Amino acid sequence: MPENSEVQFGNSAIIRYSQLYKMNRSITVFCNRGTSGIDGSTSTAIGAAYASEKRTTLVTGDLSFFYDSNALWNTHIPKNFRIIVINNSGGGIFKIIPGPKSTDSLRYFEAPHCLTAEHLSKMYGFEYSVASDLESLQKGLSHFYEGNQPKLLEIFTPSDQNDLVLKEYINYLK
Ligand SMILES: Cc1ncc(C[n+]2csc(CCOP(=O)(O)OP(=O)(O)O)c2C)c(N)n1
Repeated sequence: MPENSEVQFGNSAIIRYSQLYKMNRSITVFCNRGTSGIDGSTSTAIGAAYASEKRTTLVTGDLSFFYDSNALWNTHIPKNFRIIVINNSGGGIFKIIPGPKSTDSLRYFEAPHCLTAEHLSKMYGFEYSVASDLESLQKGLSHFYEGNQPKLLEIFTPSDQNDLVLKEYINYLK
């Protein structure tokens, strides 16, 4: 992410992932953790981007993004606004926190789906790109902050491996 920019993290697993990475100290980080809802991350990010002179990147999960997609319905989205959707095809957090995975109702928590952000991006005038591995991610990020149009990068991760990789990594840290 560019220096001196602002980042808005969605809640759920996204804000937890963010703690695993070093952030450049010139970047200001925000997250709606207080209310903990998935219903306002995109709205907040667009409002904050509009109010700020700095570039804003929203990093969000797929359910949060689709839940609050009405936020894109306005004519004030700054051209330098960027969205990164980490699409793990549902609410991946429910496989990470204790509880849901040990019941036979996981699918009702996770709400798995096959949606992508492609058509919403086109409808709302965002340049859209996709990443599904390290190579496509590096390619997708290489020109992500150039140009004069809002952009959305959708990163697909496999829902059946996400929680395992994260838990393995946390065990490694221990
Ligand atoms: C308005 C609202 N409804 C339901 C929830 C419960 N909830 C917490 S996290 C979550 C799933 C979020 O999924 P996603 O944005 O895809 O992120 P992931 O868990 O995959 O990182 C849900 C439904 C909530 N926080 N707010």
